[in-house]
Amino acid sequence: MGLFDKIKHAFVKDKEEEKQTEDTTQETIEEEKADETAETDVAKSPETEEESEETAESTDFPVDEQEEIEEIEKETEEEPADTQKKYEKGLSKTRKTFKDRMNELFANFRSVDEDFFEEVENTLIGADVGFDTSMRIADELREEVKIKNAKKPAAVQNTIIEKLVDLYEEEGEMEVNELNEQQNDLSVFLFVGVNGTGKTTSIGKLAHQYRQEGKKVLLAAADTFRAGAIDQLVQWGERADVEVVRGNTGSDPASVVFDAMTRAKEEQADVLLIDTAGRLQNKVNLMNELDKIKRIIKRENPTAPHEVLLVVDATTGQNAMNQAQQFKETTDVTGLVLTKLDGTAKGGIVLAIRNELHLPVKLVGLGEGIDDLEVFDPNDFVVGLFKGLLQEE
Ligand SMILES: Nc1nc2c(ncn2[C@@H]2O[C@H](COP(=O)(O)OP(=O)(O)O)[C@@H](O)[C@H]2O)c(=O)[nH]1
Ligand SMILES: [Mg+2]
Repeated sequence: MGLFDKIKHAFVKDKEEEKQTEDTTQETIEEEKADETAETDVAKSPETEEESEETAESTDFPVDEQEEIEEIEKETEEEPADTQKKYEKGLSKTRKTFKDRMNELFANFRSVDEDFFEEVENTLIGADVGFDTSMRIADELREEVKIKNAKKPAAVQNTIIEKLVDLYEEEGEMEVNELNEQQNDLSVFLFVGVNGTGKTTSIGKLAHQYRQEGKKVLLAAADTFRAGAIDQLVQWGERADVEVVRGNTGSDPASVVFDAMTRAKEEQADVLLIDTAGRLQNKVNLMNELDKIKRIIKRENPTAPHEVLLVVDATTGQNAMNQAQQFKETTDVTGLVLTKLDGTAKGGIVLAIRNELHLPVKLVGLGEGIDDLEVFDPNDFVVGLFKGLLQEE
């Protein structure tokens, strides 16, 4: 089944469930009504009649009931019960933005003409799916609308979603989203990225996950520029109950990495996560420092590093894209950690990242807590994002 079919399937299922809830609500209301009529039939004093009128009034409004149900649903949604819930919740703002933008687009809908296609481009750019992607989708839409002779807003909206999903699926054919973990051998993951994006936090969270799996984890504090940076990683090490290899503030990051590699070998660690500085002002400095770190790693273990993970902050949208582009030109990035996806409306950049950067997202950050890091499932992501946007034709 293609990805878009999966979304259609999820959409139909949701609609059915919605309908069922509506039916049961209606049944309950009718039952309640029947009960009340029976009661008021028995006692016919003026007081009870008044009372029954009141109750009758309130039961006449299934809207109230519906709101109550929605509220209950919202409450359950907010429970961080399991991974899927957390994931869905993390996406809720992005989903809402997409929906709002689509509604706006079709609110002024008159006909499928050139003005409309331009509005489609603007809508998609505004939803952070990327400039090239937006242009491509609008172009494909021009063709498709002609072929299908689609004129109704619902059909046009569904075609937009279909095009977005198809492109995303196509571009992801060669993508590997799983972390490159070594079986029965040391895995070395190097974390790079601009300050404040969430490198140290993500390392702490990942260390905790591996530790929970019973793995021996080691952290390397190779961000030696600020004293605070080392302390922060040490704190995460305590929280996750893993060892941290550190040097003094201002010491050569490569020497910390060397120590960590040696230690990992001696202690037969399963995973070594290396934190680096993000302060480097220019590309040449950054390249030199990362090259040196990589050289040291390779000298100790020729197959390592097994991942060079670029950490980007989803809330910065296009800026995150630019950072990724620059890092990609500077060093061999093997994957992305997309942080702060909770509470941002810019989740659409996942599409831009895949279609325009061709870098796999491997982990996503969904909060500041130790458990708020998830492996990235690209299909679940778009199903969650788009299923609520399809229209009944
Ligand atoms: N809401 C949220 N905050 C995050 C996430 N990841 C990191 N942060 C916060 O971002 C800030 C910077 O993180 P830090 O790990 O110090 O970034 P670094 O400079 O790249 O090491 C901290 O306040 C973190 O708590 C996330 O997934 N969600
Ligand atoms: Mg840091």
